[in-house]
Amino acid sequence: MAIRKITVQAYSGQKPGTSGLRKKVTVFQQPHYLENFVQSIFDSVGNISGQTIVVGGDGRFYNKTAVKTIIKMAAAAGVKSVLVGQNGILSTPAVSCVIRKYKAFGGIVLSASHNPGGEDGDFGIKYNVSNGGPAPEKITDAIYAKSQTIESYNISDTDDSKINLDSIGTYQVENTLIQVIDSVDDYAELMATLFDFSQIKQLFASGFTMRFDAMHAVSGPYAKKIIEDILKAPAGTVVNGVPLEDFGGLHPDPNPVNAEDLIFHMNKAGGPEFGAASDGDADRNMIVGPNFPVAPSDSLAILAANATLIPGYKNGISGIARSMPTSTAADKVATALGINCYETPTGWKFFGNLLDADKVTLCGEESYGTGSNHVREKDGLWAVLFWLNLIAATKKSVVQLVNEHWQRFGRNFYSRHDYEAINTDKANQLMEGLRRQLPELKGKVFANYTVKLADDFSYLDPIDGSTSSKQGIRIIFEDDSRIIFRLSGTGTEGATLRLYLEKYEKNPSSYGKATQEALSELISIADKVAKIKELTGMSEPTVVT
Ligand code: VG1
Ligand code: CO
Repeated sequence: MAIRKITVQAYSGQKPGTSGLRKKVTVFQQPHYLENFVQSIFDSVGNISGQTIVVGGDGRFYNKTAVKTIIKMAAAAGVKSVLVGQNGILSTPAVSCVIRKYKAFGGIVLSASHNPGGEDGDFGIKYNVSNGGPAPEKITDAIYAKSQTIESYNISDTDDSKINLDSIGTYQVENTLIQVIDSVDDYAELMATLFDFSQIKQLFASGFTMRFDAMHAVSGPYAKKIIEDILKAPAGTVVNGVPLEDFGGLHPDPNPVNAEDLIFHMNKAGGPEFGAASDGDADRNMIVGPNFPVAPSDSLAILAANATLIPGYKNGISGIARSMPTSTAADKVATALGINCYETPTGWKFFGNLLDADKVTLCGEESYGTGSNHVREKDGLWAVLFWLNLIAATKKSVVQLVNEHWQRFGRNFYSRHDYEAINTDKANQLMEGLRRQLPELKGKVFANYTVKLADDFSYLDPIDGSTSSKQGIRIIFEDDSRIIFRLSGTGTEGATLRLYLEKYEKNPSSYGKATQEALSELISIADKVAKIKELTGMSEPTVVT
């Protein structure tokens, strides 16, 4: 075994987006592409020699190859120990859990999350720091800068066949100890400390029916172990539970559009009482009742309002944080509880400081992401267990819990319209067009709506004082309805425009309205202001959630 120094040229565009570097698999397969980025991480995060790091991914195509490369490079960098999930598998929340539990220096998550996988799909890599959360912008900016000037990387020439990921155990690569750990155990142990497992067990014993759709992605082994083995839900409660390298050719994004099979089962007569799905790397969740998908923004608000019923949060929550485009339903709960609600830019990395400082206990995003201070990532299965515990504790159904919440707090009608894979120049033109209009929008009247505030969202982190600007165009009306525009930072083809729409309703006779109908006026105002149809050439969004 020896360490080799390989001379390379930099690749342009290795810039981490909302959640790490995401590119087509074929981009990652270019010579030294992955290695350049990994070396840039190692060179930007402080001295990792002598430290412990965690490595694992969602099992998509290229996962194992990447894990082996990272192990060889960690060995070359003098890392003391690498904790790696068996078969290279660790969900995103599990990486966060393992970093925290073993007080590791940091970790590398291999995933493109909700993006499709397989040889023609996407791959991704993300660095997490010692609190278990995604690296803050200061570090991702440094990684990017390094990747643009990199001239060489170091790697052990150990043969890949010597790096065994199949069985739990330890061995050396160079002077580095490789510890292959069970992918699920540490995470399952943490969940048992937060939720009343015996109460949930009783719920299943009483005949409660559930369908958890793992979408052929990484939540499968976690859900099977916890929901079926530990909580004793009947076998078959978890479906599509074996992670596949291409997610069965499907799009592992838990929303009613992509999880259409789950929706089909939840809408049929005699279907399960409770449905849930998770994404590629198991940090997202969708909660569904019979004929009743729960809006993620509502889910966050409902978890916050009922948190004291759950053992892990029985003493109350210190605060709530939500991403800016997420509906303001959680703000209403925070006001009622007398706690703060923080508004951050999109992406979990902005929650880390607030969680570390105990300013907040629960966080959420409109994009099917919910989590708490138990780790520093959003956590799909955690949210599902939270809902199960809530149902078990209150003996109420999903529909009842949501309806009662609306009765108490009012309903925030909410929808996101995505225009995917549009021309990047046109997308930038659209955003620039909006920015130009900002100064003159205030006070303008559109149908029944008068603009109260129009800006490009900027966030001042109250803990470290850093500023993140240009985080999305907000148009807020006098009645607090909102239209928000931003471009996605996770896509790999062209640009994706996200249009977020929110309208608050406090007349109970209107709670039953169809969402798109309740938002129809705002939808046409958005098109009028941003010229979406004209600039994208699309008459409809590609995905509506
Ligand atoms: C999207 C979501 C965002 C989420 C991010 C990562 O980002 O909108 O809320 O944090 O994906 O989620 P963007 O920039 O495409 O809007 V995951 O589960 O893909 O890591
Ligand atoms: Co994800």
